Amino acid sequence: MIFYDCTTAPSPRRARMFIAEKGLDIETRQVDLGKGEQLSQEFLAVNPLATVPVLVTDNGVTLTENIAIATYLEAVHPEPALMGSTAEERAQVMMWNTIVDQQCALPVADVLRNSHPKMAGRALPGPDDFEQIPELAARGKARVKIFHDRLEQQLQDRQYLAINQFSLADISAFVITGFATQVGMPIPPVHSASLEWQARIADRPSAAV
Ligand SMILES: N[C@@H](CCC(=O)N[C@@H](CS)C(=O)NCC(=O)O)C(=O)O
Repeated sequence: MIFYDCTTAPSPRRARMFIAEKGLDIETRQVDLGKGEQLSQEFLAVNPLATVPVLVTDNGVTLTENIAIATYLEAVHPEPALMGSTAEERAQVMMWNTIVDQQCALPVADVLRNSHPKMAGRALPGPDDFEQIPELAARGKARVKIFHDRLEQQLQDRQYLAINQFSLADISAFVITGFATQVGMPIPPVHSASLEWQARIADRPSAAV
């Protein structure tokens, strides 16, 4: 297998953390997004969507989405289970992973990509250029705040986000809320359940990857 990574970007970090939790050692190639390497002919030949992470399986199948990478690795390396064990647990992990993607990852990306001067003309990842829309940054900020409230509510009476054990949903939420902090939108100090959850996940060795 070959894993295409970028150490400074949140999406590949989600895959890295999943790989670390599985205890896997996968050949890794760095794609420097800062230098625009995702748009090089060499990388576009691997992933025409021009994004990381990418996992190429031993059979040469190319997986370009975090959820696809996690689903594949969970199937070929079932232990430890990171996507639930029963039908209901699997569904809950998928549900919360999707909520994190749609209600936190996309808004955080909207904020950064529509406000940072370095992202001018690159408001969406991918091979096509889009101009920034400042209103999307403002909307993204409001949506992240709403997500923080939802996270705090969900974590009131539980240790982990989706099920009674650590899962992919925790990885996604931990990496993306951490990235939101870098972008100036940390979990509010009064959200004690979320901050305890964040510290709990940060203690795991995989959080260091
Ligand atoms: N759907 C993808 C999203 C991947 C994605 O957006 N990756 C970003 C890095 S966080 C990227 O490759 N950006 C390239 C760019 O900004 O041109 C996933 O979660 O796996």
